[in-house]
Amino acid sequence: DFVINLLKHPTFLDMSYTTKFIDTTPDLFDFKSRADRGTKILNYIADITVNGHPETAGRAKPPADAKPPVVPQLDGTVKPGTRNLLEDQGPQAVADWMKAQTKLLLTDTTMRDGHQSLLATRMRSIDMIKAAPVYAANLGDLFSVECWGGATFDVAYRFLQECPWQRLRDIRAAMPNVMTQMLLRASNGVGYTNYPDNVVQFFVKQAATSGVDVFRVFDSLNWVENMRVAMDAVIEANKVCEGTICYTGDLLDPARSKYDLKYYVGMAKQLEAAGAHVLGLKDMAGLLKPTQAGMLVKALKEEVGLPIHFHTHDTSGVAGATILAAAEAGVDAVDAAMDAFSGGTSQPCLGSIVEALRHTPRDTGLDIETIRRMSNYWEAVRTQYAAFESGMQAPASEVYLHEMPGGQFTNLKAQARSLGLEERWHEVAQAYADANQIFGDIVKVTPSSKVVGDMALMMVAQGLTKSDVLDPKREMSFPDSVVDMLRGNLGQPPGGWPEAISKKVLKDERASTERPGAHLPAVDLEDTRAKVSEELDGKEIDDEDLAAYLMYPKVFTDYARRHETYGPVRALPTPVFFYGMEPADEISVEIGAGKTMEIRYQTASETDEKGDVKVFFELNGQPRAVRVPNRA
Ligand code: BTN
Ligand code: 3PY
Ligand code: ZN
Repeated sequence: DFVINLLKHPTFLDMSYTTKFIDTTPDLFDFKSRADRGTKILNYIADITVNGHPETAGRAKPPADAKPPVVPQLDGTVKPGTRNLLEDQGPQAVADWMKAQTKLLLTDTTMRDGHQSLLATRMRSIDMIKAAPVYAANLGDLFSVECWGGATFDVAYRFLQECPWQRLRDIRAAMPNVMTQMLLRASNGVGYTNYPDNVVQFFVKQAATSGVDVFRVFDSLNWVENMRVAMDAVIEANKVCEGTICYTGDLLDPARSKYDLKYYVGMAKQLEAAGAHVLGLKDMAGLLKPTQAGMLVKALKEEVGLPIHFHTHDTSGVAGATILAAAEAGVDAVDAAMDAFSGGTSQPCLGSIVEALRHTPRDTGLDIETIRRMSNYWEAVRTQYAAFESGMQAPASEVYLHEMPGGQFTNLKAQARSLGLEERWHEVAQAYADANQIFGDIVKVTPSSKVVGDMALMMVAQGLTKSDVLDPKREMSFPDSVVDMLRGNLGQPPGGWPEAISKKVLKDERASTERPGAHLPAVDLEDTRAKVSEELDGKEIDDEDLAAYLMYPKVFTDYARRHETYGPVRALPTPVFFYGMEPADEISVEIGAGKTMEIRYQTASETDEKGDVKVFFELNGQPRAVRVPNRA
């Protein structure tokens, strides 16, 4: 057994071992836990087969005749792309190169915002990693592939029982020539609250090491002061720092004059001065209209020297027109999602943008045949996640009323459903708009959007109007997130918090107007590492684990404990992960470097007197049975 473990060990295989290898690699002696991975996975499959997955219960199922996703076989070789430019010449060279291009550059968001906005962020790593080699060989002219950050980080641990860092490393390895991109909420990291500066720095450094090339950094109140720590960390790591403006309101609406052209140009100049390589323009709700996009991009191009990367959502149905207007005005790069993951609350359609610009000066140069074939793959992937579809059937101009980010829309709808308010969705939309006005008309994007959402749900659930909420004589208690935001713990909006709501929520308590990170004490990293390791029975906590724990302590430890029980379930095909197996189903599961398990499901017993079900499999040709409690 020892020799087999040794020969199969990845460090041994790639010859990166040293003479100390055997001494420093205790898992070579870990025959039991290695042999157990099969049993762990069988336990998971048995449990899901008998009890169902809690997340898909009562939700739509993929059609019985759905075809499994098959990655297209295309000719193509891996040619140097933006990643090579970054590695060879650094982030400033990438920015200079962007400005020198005539073609419109494209970022594919399918693996991050696409599924975050359409499928409640539930896409599993295995479906992405299979696609990555095609991107490398056939879509090497993309500017970047957004595949990390935002809500994908905690959802991976929390709901998908997989490690987001491993996802990143695997995509990076399979797609070495195109830049990866992540969404980073500045001081809020990939979480919902401000973290101490050294935690943000540690996280950024680790993300850069594990494979992120472009960091889109934004602040949920557009407060540049609160973005510097994260931006500096990206610059320090020699990666592309995309300092980002979040767009809200309507440039041309005199009633929303807080967010006018002057405001955006002013913020862009601050981001340029803060060292951004690229200027991100993030229209998270899809509010930027075509005419306004033309004006804004033109002004930004004139007033700042940075290349501009535009991101929007197609909730309203007119985002394609906005992209074309931005392209016409000289925007350097835009985000789009592969056709099958585009439209609605997601990004506009990548293939259609490519076609719309073909034979024009901004021709993207991307191959439409490849895009179509790849989108067929994504279409089959999407079918497997039927349980997470939002049911949005048509574009909705209502987005101009509520201004919800595309990434929040499906989530808030699910929250409303869980509170029994799904039938009253349009009231939630109105309350969301009212809550925004109560807070003084703020930028709404994670985490400020969550606060507005919490407030809106409370208003609908308790039948409160805007004037009820603001009435000083009416006693009420507010959601914790509202109290926290008004205390100043997410930072400062332009013009500060309105007096009326501040007084009502905080009473005599004084709010802070300083950068939250300035008060949060640094975390002792090594102390924390030791503590987590102890909490998890001596598990070795590497830097990725530690960075995750610092952001999401309980989510991480819960994940680690489930991992002990169920093993590498990330390797299961998506239908098996969510629905288990049926008699005679047979799957191949690659659980690690070249190690594959052949699993055949046979049958399950009746529930016995202890309430258990015995589930029979064949594992690599050998009969195996596992016992699981029937909780159904
Ligand atoms: C979750 O915990 O909701 C998501 C992860 C799935 C864990 C599986 S679901 C079946 C089994 N029973 C549990 O309570 N957890 C695992
Ligand atoms: C996120 O922060 O997750 C977002 O997608 C914001 O738009
Ligand atoms: Zn978005």
